[in-house]
Amino acid sequence: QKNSAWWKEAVIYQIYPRSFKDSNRDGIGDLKGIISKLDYIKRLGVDAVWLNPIFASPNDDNGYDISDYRNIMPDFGNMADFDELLSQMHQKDLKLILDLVPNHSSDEHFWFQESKKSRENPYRDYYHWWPAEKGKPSKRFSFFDINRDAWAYDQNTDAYYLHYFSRKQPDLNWENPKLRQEIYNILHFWLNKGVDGFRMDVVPFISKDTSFPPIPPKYNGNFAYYYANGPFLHKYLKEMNQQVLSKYNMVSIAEGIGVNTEDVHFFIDPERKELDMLYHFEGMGIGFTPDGFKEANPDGYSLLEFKQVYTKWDQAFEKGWGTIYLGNHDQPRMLTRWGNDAPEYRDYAAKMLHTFLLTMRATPFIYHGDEIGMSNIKFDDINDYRDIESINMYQYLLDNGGDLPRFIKAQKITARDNGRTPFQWDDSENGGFTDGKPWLKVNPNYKIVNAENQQNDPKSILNYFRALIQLRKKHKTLIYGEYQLLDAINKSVYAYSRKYKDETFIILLNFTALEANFNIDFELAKAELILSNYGNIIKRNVLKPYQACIYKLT
Ligand code: ISL
Ligand code: CA
Repeated sequence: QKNSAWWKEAVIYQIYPRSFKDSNRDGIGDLKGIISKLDYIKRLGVDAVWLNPIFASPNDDNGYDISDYRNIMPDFGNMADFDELLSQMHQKDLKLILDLVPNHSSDEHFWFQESKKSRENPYRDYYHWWPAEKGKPSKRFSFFDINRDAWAYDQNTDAYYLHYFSRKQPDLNWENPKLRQEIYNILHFWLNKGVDGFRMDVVPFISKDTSFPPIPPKYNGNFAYYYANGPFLHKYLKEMNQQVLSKYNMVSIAEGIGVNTEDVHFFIDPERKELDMLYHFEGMGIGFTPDGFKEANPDGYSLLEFKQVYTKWDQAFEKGWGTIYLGNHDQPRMLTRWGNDAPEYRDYAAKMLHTFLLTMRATPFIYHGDEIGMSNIKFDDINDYRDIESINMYQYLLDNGGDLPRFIKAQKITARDNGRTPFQWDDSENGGFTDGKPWLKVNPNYKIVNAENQQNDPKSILNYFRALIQLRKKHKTLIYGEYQLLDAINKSVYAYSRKYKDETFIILLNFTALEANFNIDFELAKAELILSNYGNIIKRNVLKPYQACIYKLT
């Protein structure tokens, strides 16, 4: 049994504010829109909401390029709206987690505007500059830059600046203690307002070897792993914990890009006093082709690999506490990616995936819209995309004679905008998201897939999801109980037990569209069926397509 904490027992609901609910017809979701839906959120049974960045931003990367960390993006509202949101959430006993972007700011931030003015500017060392007379700096790869070069040349001071993401997202220089204090003060500002935690964007990347040597061969070109191993990373996390985080009742969650199972304990082992939780990326790469094209294997993914990854991570989180998610604003919809969005399977598959998320030993992060089974929009036309990643990649392929039809096809499965289409509230125009023109097209399946349809249907995905949350809350074994993989070699069924003292649950999940057998050493005839997405239809040792069952041994 682990030491308890609210965030270990919580279910966290992620909202992409731009896409949740528009209150003023400009086609962009906003804080007032979220306020108008708090009853809906509360009724889900979730405990906390994580909001993607809501701060002032020119939106080169939808708010991950912040120009003022202490103000609200005008598209989303103002500080009064924020205070209202926080106060109403707290009245409803909902916690609020904000998104800190500590690795980079917008190039339109005052700091960068100053920094680029001259080499002597007091803000010069808030960023990483490389004087051109030293020659071109050693290659760094950019996630979003068309030419994949993370060094941008700036004529004004004849120097290059570093940007791991877009050119409009210069990396902040954490080696500068002044910059670190700035970030800590930003944290104090929001924590003093009463927010309950922070998700920290690409936080493993903050520390850099400022001599910028060539990336050592042991990283084998895997630059994310190199970026995540900066020399003073853990020193800074400890400092931040000591100076800020430890002073509040709050939760800190690392976006764990580039972190593997061997290193995760450095971040979350409570004895080290750094961060509380981390979410890993290993699950997200499963079933992608290896050539970096961001393309899913046409034959699907290997459930064996999927099971190995989540089993390995259950162990890796041992010195601390885990997280689990199958989708977010950087990923396609979980139903399309890991389940099946065909009309005949949609309901079963969505419920099966939720059964997985809510019965693992880890804090579940549920991405808004997944609770009603939203799926990929699968755009045919590059002009429908809004995401810098897709647009820049397309441009790069266009300029270099790349395979554009292959790219458009691959994006239907993998593009981030698939997970960013507006929330589908009802079957009115634009799914009830806006009375204006939505910033990104609404998935046309909103006529069928929407929250209103599901609210009062006891068999809906939404109500199954709510029942799962209640079940998790009722049985602490589903939260803290030991996890054990069963029938490991089964290619269709993910089976595991959750055990605490004399209480044992058996979870059976068919990840395929075919009936599947399983083989476990427990006598299910004597067990109680607690929940299944097929009602009480149970066949001995066979699961229907995408069937999920939770048994309790008696
Ligand atoms: O989305 C990705 C690739 O499709 C990831 O590699 C992503 O860039 C990485 O997970 C970092 O993500 C975070 O920081 C980015 C931002 O674009 C993402 O939305 C955010 O979650 C830069 O701030
Ligand atoms: Ca709006």
